[in-house]
Amino acid sequence: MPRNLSRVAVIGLGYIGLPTAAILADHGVTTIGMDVSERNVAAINRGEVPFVEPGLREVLQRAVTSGTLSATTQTPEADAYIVAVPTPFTETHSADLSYIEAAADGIAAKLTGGELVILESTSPPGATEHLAQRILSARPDLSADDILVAHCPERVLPGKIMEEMITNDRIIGGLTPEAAEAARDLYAAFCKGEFLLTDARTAEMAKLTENSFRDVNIAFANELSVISHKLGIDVWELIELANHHPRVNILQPGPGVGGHCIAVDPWFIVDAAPQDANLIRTARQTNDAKPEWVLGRIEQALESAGAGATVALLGLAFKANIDDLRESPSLHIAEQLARRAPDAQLLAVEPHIEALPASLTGFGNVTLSGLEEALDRADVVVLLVDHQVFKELPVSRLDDATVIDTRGIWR
Ligand code: SAJ
Repeated sequence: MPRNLSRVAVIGLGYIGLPTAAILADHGVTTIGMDVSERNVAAINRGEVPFVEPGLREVLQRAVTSGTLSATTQTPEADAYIVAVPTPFTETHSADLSYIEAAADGIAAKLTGGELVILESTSPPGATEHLAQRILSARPDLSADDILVAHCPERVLPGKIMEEMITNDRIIGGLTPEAAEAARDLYAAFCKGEFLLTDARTAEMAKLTENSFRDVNIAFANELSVISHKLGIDVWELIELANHHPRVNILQPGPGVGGHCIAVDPWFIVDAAPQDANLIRTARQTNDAKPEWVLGRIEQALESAGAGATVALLGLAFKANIDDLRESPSLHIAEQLARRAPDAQLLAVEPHIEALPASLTGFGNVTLSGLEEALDRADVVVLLVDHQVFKELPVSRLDDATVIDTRGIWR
């Protein structure tokens, strides 16, 4: 089977697909990005990044200007396809594979035989086989031997994607060993990490396992923070002390766990083995319960501050120094507070966005505010995201307000 990988299509130009396409193209590979959003495609072709990711704009502009990267709304013909579409979950916490299926249908129509198809989207066990079957059922003229299919889960950290995409080790799970080797050859164009070849199902589970490990560790920290608050102990000092032990490494508590990875992926394991994934399920529930605990603390502070109090909510993103609001516990807290405390004035401070998110615009008591104005006016200051700009505030700036610091940055 020919291994011509000179023309690569990246399906889905979001937080993972766009950096992948830009880096591939920047390393001289002719890359065509495909996305259903006409607006994003037009922006990308102008060299503009539709979201915040440090370092991406420079690489994208270089690739677009040199002509190695272009974007389109139609699935193009290519030697290799990288699928980086969302895998959301349904209300019952099962994976929704409809975006993967739509990508498979688009790819199926373009295949001539011999192409490599890589699923990068985080997926439940069996999703790569499902993608291959979907393609083959749309193309009865092709057999399983005519396409190479692999799963190569992305594991980059939002905020550090441009660095980690090149330096991280990559797990590559092929439906066949030949598919895994072809995928390795493709990533070798830019990846300096180690290539770890396995089968597709193990690769799917490895990615889910990494994020579940982190979720369980953060749940432990969040449970400790609730216990410590009750016992009058500073949880951040407690964890710092415990982490001096050579075999203890506890993560940090916060207002809850957000983003589209750690807050989602463990559910795919729970869904695959509901009778057995008890610890993983409990960790999810513990982290999901944390925003409600923070809300309780804010409501207590509001009671003391009296009617018509002003609350500064510092940060809406799901974590520091990015603009991503997906599954954000901070945004959830802001929405709930707006609903439950209609007399309070809420000043949301999120330096990485320019307009109030749609889910907050319907409330008359929430405005997007600058940091200085919010601090001048607030009776209660709630630190929700440890953005650098908040860390740099002199603590004396908070003297006149009741402070709820969910990330422990102002101790
Ligand atoms: N968080 C805490 N305490 C901590 C660390 C994180 O409360 O000590 C919270 C964050 O504030 C955030 C959430 O957890 O709300 C997730 O943030 P994160 O930085 O842990 O992870 P993500 O979701 O940005 O990226 C994760 C990473 N996975 C692991 O570190 C195992 C990344 O490498 C993956 O590529 C990414 O998920 C993904 O796409 O799956």
